[in-house]
Amino acid sequence: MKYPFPTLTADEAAALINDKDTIGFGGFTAAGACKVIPPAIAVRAKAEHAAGRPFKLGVITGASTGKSLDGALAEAEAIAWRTPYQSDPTLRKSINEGKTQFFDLHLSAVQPAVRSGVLGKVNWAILEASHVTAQGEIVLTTAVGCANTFARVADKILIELNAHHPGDLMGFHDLFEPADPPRRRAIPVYAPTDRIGASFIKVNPAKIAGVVLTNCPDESGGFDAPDEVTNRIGANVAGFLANEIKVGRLPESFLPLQSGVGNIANAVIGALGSNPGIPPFMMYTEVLQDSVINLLQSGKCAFASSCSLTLSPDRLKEFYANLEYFRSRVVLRPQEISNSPEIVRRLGLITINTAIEVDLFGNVNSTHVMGRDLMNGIGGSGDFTRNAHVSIYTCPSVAKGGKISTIVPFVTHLDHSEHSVQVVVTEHGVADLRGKSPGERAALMIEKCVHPEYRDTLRAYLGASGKGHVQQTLHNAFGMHLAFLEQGDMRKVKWRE
Ligand code: 0RQ
Repeated sequence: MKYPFPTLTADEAAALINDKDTIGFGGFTAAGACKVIPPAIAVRAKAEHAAGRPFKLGVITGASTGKSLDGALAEAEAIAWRTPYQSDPTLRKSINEGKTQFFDLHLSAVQPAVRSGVLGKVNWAILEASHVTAQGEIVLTTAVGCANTFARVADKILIELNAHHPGDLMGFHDLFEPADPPRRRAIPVYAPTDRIGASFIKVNPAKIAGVVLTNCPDESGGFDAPDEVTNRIGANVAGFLANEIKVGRLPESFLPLQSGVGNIANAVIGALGSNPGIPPFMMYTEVLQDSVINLLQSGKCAFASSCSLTLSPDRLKEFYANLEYFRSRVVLRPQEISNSPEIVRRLGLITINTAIEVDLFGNVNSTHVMGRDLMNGIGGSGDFTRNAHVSIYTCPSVAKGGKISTIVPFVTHLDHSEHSVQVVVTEHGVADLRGKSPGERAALMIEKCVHPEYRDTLRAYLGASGKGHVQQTLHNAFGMHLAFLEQGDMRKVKWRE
């Protein structure tokens, strides 16, 4: 095709980027993330640093990315600041060492923040596309993220045109950008299947600084096979929801589901698929993982609205081989729509996310280990939890071979408060915290969710507590964390009188 914009090598594209530029990268998780321009920018950053010149960028993404983006740029020390969610080990280390300034945003809040200008000027939108026309029409690939907003607000656009994706992805994306207050109207999604926007991004072709031709798979890793713990967590969630239908607290037709990322989330969706008490359902979520594809194929999941297709390489191949089957069953939306609090509340979602730790009263820490070190970020968990019809948190009852109890007296970092968290599930059982006082919640958490090795310890914590509506003792509240930090094992905690 003859384009009015140049075809560039990745190095030529990288040469256009300058120190202190802010880049908005398309994609969401490793799905649809750029794979060749960021490593070339990393090479340029290293050369600039070696020549004694500064070269650091502001980086805004949809969510986490692949190793060729966050990994390569972090390794080259090329990221001055970064938002939102990330999951790259090199970037995480740089953030936790204070070398990269990271601030977290709810994923639904990124596009409004970009539009409002609070993140400063966006110099570049760098996007992966499956198709581009001379008229400036861009068809995205396996994710949307913030791509439509970046393309509109950025001064200039660079595109990785990736032949690894089929050219006929047109129709999988539904791109809608709401007006900002005070002109904002309802976002007209009344069912997960509703389509409200365009299937491609349209920009002035003069803004496209160049197209880089590539042929690379997404860098999404596979999943661990479910183990006994994740299977039990999955079965507990499915059993809880099937019972909610049986006793009439959930409609027989069920409600749409959101589910987070990772092995537990994958196993939970698998378990919902095999529970006969759960009718066929729809998903309104931000990440589609492998297990949803199985359920879309079997018909147990009738439709999935998401922001990304975060599939292992084999599952993505299968998806592409059956593109026509999935075309009427999958839609990919920008993250301010997939994670919209307004839509989550309207559709009445059942949300299932994973916690790092939960306290006896239902407060959840999703982001910081021992209250200090960032793991990944809040991602979409806050968007969904706060607005859910039923909000569920899952986690194994222990981490690090039992040296850490994930149920603690008091979370060391708060992402989701007791007012938003309704149900907690571990491999031991389900604590339905709805309609319970703090004291009742704590008793239920110990009985249903805490690992047997920690039950007496946590009962003793409550016993040693002073009086009050919430049975906290401030001088003991982080005693289990201190025991881990000082003696390597939470089981060594001694409660002070
Ligand atoms: O570390 O791999 O070094 O052993 O944390 O834990 O159990 O493998 O669980 O991969 O599902 O991740 C909350 C991080 C869970 C994730 C979190 C250690 C544990 C292990 C990972 P190792 P698991 P997962 C949709 C919604 C926030 C965002 C979100 C997350 C590692 O789900 O980032 O929900 N959620 N988004 O050993 C110390 C504890 C620990 C602990 C676990 N209490 N203390 N270490 N670990 N608990 C997605 C998006 O928004 C894009």
